Amino acid sequence: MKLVVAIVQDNDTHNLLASLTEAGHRATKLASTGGFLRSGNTTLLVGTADDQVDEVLAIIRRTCKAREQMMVTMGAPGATGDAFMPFPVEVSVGGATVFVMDIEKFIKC
Ligand code: 2BA
Repeated sequence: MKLVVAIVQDNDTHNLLASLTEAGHRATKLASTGGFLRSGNTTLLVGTADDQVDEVLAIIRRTCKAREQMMVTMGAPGATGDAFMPFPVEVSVGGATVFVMDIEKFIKC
């Protein structure tokens, strides 16, 4: 058995959960926050059989889109003059960041 941990953008979560559920997969949705942008994203836990992992990954690829997101950054500490002015930077986020882990035991009590 494997655990697929997928970090996705909030905008893709609804379609991704619908597609996973429709295909017979089970998923748990967690609210999460990206360490870099400090904005909300979604982490999905999908426990699945080894031979189903490719299908789960295909659904994630099909559903999750890369998008540009703006972040405001400040000048470097110690810099002078204009370097302290906040300025917007465009960052490409997603489609999805995915970890696939071996599961030693799966227990439902
Ligand atoms: P964030 O950490 O908020 O990162 C958002 C986007 O900012 C990243 O998109 C990437 O394009 C950029 N970015 C992140 N760290 C950067 C850095 N040190 N320098 C320059 N640009 C940087 P994605 O790569 O698509 O990541 C989307 C979200 O997936 C991340 O949100 C984070 O929540 C998660 N993530 C990505 N890689 C991860 C990892 N190795 N471990 C845990 N979570 C990860």
